[in-house]
Amino acid sequence: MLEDTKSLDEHLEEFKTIGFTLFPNMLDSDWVKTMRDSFDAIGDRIPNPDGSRPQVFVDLLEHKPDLILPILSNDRLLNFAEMIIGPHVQLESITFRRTAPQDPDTTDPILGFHRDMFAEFPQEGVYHRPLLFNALSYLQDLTDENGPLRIIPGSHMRAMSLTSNERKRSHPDEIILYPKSGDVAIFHNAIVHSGTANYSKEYRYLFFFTMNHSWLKHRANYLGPISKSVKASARSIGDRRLLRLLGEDEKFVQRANSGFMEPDEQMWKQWIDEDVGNLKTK
Ligand SMILES: O=C(O)CCC(=O)C(=O)O
Ligand SMILES: [Fe+2]
Repeated sequence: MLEDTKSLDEHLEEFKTIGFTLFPNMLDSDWVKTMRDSFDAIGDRIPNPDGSRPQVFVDLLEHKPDLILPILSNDRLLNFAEMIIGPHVQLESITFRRTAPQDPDTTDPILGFHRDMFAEFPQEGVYHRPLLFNALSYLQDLTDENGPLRIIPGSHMRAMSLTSNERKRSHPDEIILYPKSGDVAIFHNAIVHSGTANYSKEYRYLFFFTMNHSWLKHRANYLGPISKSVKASARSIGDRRLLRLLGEDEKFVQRANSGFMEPDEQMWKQWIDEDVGNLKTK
């Protein structure tokens, strides 16, 4: 099994230049299997209004806290997220989705090149910190049958447009990736990418953490009983990072209004140290 040999600085360099970096084997195989196997049970608890089973879930903290809480305290993931946008990381939503086997005669192989939510059309050659980014994990090894991931490296800094026909065709600059089960791919929201249709006989499972800035909106609902109790215990130990993930950031006015007379990255280390110092127990 491939180990992650890169330092977080190396991952950040890759994220900034390519718009994408892969953390091999970040989620362990038991976690992946339990999550995948829970899809039907979650669907039984929260069926669609017409009784059918949903193929996508967003509010997973309420439905699968035992599996989500360990990720909310995954230091490597969260430290990296803070290296991308600073200590402002909110969990905008969690998506758990699966795609049933698709018919090659009626489904195009390329699902559609796009940029993700809150992106912008890039200025050529200019890196912007993303307003949102995804940490995405396929809960099985990707293959040519179940549909690999396609990315266009560097396209988060290219003023690159594609017509609607081109979005459905393979691109000369694309690279095709086959992440393994348990790998986590972190995407800049402006990188152009596409999934591939699932021509296998099994479901294709996808799980992702969507992260954005704590002063933006979030789709996930953090008002349910589990979210409330997680926030209450985070408050009691002064865990600002966990509270921020769940939409509560007592520091946002100050930190998002620094005056911007110097790059605010220079403040990040101090703010992170303050957050760590604020923890009552660890
Ligand atoms: O299906 C995939 O592999 C990619 C999904 C994706 O890009 C998205 O949901 O935004
Ligand atoms: Fe996407």
